[in-house]
Amino acid sequence: MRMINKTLTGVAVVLGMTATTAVAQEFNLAFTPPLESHYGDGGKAFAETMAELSGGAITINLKPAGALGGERDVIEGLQIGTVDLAISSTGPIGNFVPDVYALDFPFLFKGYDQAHAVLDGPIGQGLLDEFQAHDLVGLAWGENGFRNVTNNTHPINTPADLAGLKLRTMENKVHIAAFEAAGAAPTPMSWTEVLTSLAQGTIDGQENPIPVLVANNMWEIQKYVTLTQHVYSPAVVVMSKGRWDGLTEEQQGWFVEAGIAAAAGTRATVAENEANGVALLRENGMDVVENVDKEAFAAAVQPAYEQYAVEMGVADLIKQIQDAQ
Ligand code: EAX
Repeated sequence: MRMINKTLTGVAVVLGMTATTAVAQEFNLAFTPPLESHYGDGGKAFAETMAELSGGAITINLKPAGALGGERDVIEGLQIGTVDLAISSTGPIGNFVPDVYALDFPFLFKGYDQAHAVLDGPIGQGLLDEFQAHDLVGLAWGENGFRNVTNNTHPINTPADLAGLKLRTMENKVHIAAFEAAGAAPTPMSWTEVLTSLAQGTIDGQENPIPVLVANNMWEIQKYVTLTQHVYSPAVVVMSKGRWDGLTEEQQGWFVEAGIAAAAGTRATVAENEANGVALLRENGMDVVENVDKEAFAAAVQPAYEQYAVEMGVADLIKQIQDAQ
């Protein structure tokens, strides 16, 4: 009799586990650009990959256009478990995972290929691993792109043209210091406030990659863009540690694989936007300054390194990134 009980118990446990694995689950995935954007394409790739891997048992609900708040709010939401997943630029993330600040120093990455090689190698994986100590799980490195300056006042041809411009920056101390050193008047704010502030004229300009300009029809509220490419902006695919810990090992593997697919999705759209975006900005009336003296801009923002590389403890990491290119 005892043997039959043991067998029945065993069967019940297996059925129970199977049932747990197959129980339908839903996760939200937040990002600040519109659905039709590089982050939206990443989110769609995540959802499609997860549907396939889980046999439809896990549904990813995309929350575009800042539906769950600005990137800083979303990262805080991931930490407390009100947000499950996000695709976020690294701008505000250094406030939560300090070493990530190293990625946002101006003119650090020489180009897209170099950025991908660093982020897809041991340096990038090492940074992703650090997220777990902060109630976050870094799944993969996606991409926002090289950032450019837009404004409504005048064309920016030299760093001196930045003087006095009220430029919105992300909530990132290095970016604020960089634009202060260059003579601008940086104003940190969440992306969710930027379009309204530009339209109302409370700020003169902002800085973002071409994919963000294209996705938000930036030509409707900004006249001038200068292709400074002053910062390479990664976009991390990140998960709430609390939600991650509730997954089976197999399911965790699915989230990593879906994160990698999302990262690839963002990069593919960034490449497309970089190839076609400048023509689109011009077709829609923007005055585009393409031939930029990057050395002059790099020199103008150099004080940000002196001010923060050592203070933030990322001087060695920055040197590793420079040596790896
Ligand atoms: O992540 O806040 C920003 O300027 C970001 O580049 C944007 O939200 C896309």
